[in-house]
Amino acid sequence: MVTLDRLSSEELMQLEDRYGAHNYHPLPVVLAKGEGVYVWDVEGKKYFDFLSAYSAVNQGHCHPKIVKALTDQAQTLTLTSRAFYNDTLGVYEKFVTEYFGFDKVLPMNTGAEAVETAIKIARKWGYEKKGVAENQAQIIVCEQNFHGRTTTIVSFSSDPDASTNFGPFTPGFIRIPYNDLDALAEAAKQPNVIGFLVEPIQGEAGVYVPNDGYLAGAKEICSKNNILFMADEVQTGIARTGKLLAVDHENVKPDILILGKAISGGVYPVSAVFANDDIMMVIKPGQHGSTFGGNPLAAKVAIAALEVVTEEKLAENAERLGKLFRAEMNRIIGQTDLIVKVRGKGLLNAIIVNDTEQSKTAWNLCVELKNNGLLAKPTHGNIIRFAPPLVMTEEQLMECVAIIEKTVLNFKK
Ligand code: IF1
Repeated sequence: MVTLDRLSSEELMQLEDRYGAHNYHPLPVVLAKGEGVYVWDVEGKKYFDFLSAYSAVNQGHCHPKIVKALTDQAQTLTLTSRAFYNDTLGVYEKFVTEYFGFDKVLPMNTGAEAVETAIKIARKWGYEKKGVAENQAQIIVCEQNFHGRTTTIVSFSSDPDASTNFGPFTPGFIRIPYNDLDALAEAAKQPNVIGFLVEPIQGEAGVYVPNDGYLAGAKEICSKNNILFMADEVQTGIARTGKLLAVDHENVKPDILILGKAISGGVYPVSAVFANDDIMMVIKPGQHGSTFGGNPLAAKVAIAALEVVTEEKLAENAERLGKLFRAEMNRIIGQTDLIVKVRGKGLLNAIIVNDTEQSKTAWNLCVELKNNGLLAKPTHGNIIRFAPPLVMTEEQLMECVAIIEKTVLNFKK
């Protein structure tokens, strides 16, 4: 028998390497505990978490209110399946639809499942409401998109790592450049287009923020052409960018809203798709679902997690600290050639390292940041994403800025 609590970081990394599929390449740090903006490794070293599990842990690690909701419900009722009603789901559905302002919610578990759900709803709407001929529906997506890892979703990815040798692929997607309204207007002319699936800020692409007006312009093009505007806010949603939703920056209301990650504060897999009745009611009993979607544990956790977002004013905090963070990064950029740019919104930011995508510079910089007590991960080689939990205080953020400044200014390639 393995006694896990006695193993060192080195031994634990070896276990993952030996027994786990090699579908990740983690930074060499083994975490054992989390609280608020902090995580601790197996040897007890404390770090600022600047990834927040890819923006799932917006409410901070092990938030007491969310953990209490989890443990209370876990001792009462966890799963009934949707074969029966339960005493929690309806309460959650009322709460969450009022929270985000839609008629209906369809509960799922992971982000990718929610994206798949949105695609299915949009297609069904296309055939049954828009009148597109059978099997002809097209959905417009963007270059450099990231929406998850199912077979259908990787079918429309432009990243060779995501798609190579996973074919044959699901047809029915048209890829256009991101942040290009002319390309959208052109693609939207095709009669079988039923939806436009878009990230309000492209996360995996390297926190690529579109021009002001892009989302509002895209929504307008969609409305004119009777195309559903489908916002994937799995990563940008729930206070991360300084508003409850990233589309709120441009007062855009998606026809279909996709949420995951932080809807549970990272405590449990919860995702959700929102739409109004004219769209959502195309799904009839037996046509979509999942064993775990909408289970009582998920429902209670999500209510608590969303209450924390409101009670602790996380959107306002992200907006304020985000401005401060980018100003501080620009101050550091003024003193070094290593970093060329900072971009982002709220507390979803990235710095661009002055080297090629193939170089190890950003990775090595993240290793140095780790040694100095701050955890972040490169994306696309030379970009480092910075996304701390939104419960961070200004004082803590300035401590982090000092760590980044010291690390960047002392870094030798
Ligand atoms: C991994 C990236 C972030 C997402 C959007 C759907 C999903 C995601 C906009 C799917 C997931 C994750 C998954 C994670 C890495 C991560 C990521 F770098 F790959 F792009 F966050 F930036 N829509 N994003 O960002 O949600 O099924 O994973 O719950 O390890 O793959 P999921």
